[in-house]
Amino acid sequence: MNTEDTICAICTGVGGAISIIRIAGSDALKVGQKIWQGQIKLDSKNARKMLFGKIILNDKNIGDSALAVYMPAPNSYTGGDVVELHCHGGSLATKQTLNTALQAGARAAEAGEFTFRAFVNGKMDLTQAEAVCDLITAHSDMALHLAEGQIQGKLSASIGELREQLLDILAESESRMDFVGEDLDWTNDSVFIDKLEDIGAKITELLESGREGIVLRNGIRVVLAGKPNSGKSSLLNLLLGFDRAIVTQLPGTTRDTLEESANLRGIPVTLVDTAGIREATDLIEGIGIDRSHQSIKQAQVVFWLLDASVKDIDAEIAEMNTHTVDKENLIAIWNKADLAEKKILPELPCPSVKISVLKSLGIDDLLDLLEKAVWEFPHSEEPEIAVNARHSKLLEDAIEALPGALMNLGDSDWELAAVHLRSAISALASITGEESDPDILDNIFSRFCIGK
Ligand SMILES: Nc1nc2c(ncn2[C@@H]2O[C@H](COP(=O)(O)OP(=O)(O)O)[C@@H](O)[C@H]2O)c(=O)[nH]1
Ligand SMILES: [Mg+2]
Repeated sequence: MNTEDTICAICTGVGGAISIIRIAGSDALKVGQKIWQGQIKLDSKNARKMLFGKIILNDKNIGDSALAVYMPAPNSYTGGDVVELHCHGGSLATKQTLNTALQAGARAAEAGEFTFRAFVNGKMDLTQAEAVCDLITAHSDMALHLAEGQIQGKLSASIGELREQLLDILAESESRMDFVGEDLDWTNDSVFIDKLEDIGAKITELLESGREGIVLRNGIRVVLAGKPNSGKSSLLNLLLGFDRAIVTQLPGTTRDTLEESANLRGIPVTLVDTAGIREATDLIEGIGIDRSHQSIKQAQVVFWLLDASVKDIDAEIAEMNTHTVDKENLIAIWNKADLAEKKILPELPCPSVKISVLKSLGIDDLLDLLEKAVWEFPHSEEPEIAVNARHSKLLEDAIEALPGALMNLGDSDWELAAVHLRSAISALASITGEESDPDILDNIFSRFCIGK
């Protein structure tokens, strides 16, 4: 992406009452002045003031009322000159204004191009830019909190600290290389070794946060499975807090899989209600059952509902065992406990819980089990930092360089130690974008929406 052009885009979503058009680049003010006029002039004297006026359409016709604000470099989102126009919402009116800006000399911005400029202009580093994307797509308070922390620079700060420490060791190694044999006041080798071990432990900790990162950024799929009539659709509705699926006493009512997003204990979850698994009685239900099998395979957690009220408890369990070979992420749920208060239920090969959807009993215990399955205890608080897949890969590169550095420091081979240290430092620098490859940048920013 070139950073010289003046670019523009609609920055707000479709359907809102107001649309914001952002123009950024060295000609932003010129373009703004061409397409907007008010009693107070849009210029540097009135920078950072919201001015009232009208859009001037290309054929000199006066368009709709609009507010305009000019934010000169460097104090703007991109770090360059920015003009924003706040117009009436509605896709046609907004597009007309955008076209006017395009005809006045701006070019349409590509996905993530404003944020890319903010990165290039040093307004934020790469982890902060990535967090802008996370913030927009956050599906739970916890995910939002994480993105906000990353925008504030929490991850950058921990990476920066590790890098500084490695740079210190590198500096000393390089000096020793230059003054071989001279008995200067060098740091004791054991201090180096302790420091490097400490750095390794901190990188490992960051790598471990990757699991939380995946859960919070991507969410998890929880599939509700079980025999027809076990209460899957009832549980889905209860967890969602509204009636999404049809609940009837007739087995086989849910013929296809249904998906809904929910937020359970801060975990962004896609709940999937499946058609009951059993021998298909007709073709359509048969297709639904195939999908159920697929859903179970794709799920991170399977809620298998067992009807505790039936006589033949063993048949319920046998059904579960047939369809869930892998018991790892399986949670067995004895439902209809209200009809089976006195029943002694057998032990199961996976975590299990007794609930009654009808009476809203045991739901907290079920959510405890879900949390346990997702976070793999111990997990006490909200994560402050959680790395993404790109960070993890680079952290792995960094940690791989440490044993070599340790060994060579131990052997007083400063030159080789420096090679390993530089490689770890470079991996960390790629996380924050101090060192960056254009292809990787393209890949990151292309995931943004246009206008961000
Ligand atoms: N007594 C009792 N009935 C329930 C409970 N949960 C669901 N049901 C009833 O069981 C029947 C089947 O429920 P449904 O959610 O459609 O089951 P699905 O086929 O697995 O989706 C309905 O009549 C529900 O009202 C429960 O906890 N206790
Ligand atoms: Mg159902």
